[in-house]
Amino acid sequence: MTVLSRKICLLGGFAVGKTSTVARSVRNTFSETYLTTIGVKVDSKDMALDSDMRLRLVLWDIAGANEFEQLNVSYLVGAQGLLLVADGTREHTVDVALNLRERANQLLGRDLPSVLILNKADLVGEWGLSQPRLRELQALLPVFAASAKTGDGVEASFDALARAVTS
Ligand code: G3D
Ligand code: MG
Repeated sequence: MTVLSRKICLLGGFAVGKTSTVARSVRNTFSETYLTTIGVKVDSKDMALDSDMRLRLVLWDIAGANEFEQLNVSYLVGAQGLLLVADGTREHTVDVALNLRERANQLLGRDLPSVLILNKADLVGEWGLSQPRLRELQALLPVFAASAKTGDGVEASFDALARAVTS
């Protein structure tokens, strides 16, 4: 049995659902009153790649009161992938996530594999993303609509992340 390990940094604006997404994927729970994270929280998620290979995603939830605090280089050192999270009901958070990716890649001096989650898909009626914008994003990186609240799309996003960091 081979076990691969990859450090993944969560990046995204304030209150987009980073902590909720990790909580959903790791423990399959969601709390409406999940506390805003202060500092760093590390969780791991084990996934089967095939019958004799496993992948451990070590998820760094590097939250703070604002997105700039997330780019402390010591949080990013050793990262092998980025999980970008945006809130579909607040379109500008997509740009926040992409800017964070850009700056993280600059700080590390290389382009990390990354996947974008458009979170809060349970509120899709309130989404403002146009189809052309969505297609533009899909041309840049793998994009998944998901809801940390219902769990819809969360596993598919992590499957894509697992592929991105092992290919
Ligand atoms: P962050 O870690 O990116 O800052 P959180 O974001 O995971 O703390 O979530 C911020 C708020 O959004 C929380 O609300 C949380 O319950 C809510 N949220 C997260 N994911 C979803 C989702 O998929 N759907 C909906 N409807 N809400 C979501 P509160 O009110 O607790 O601050
Ligand atoms: Mg958080």
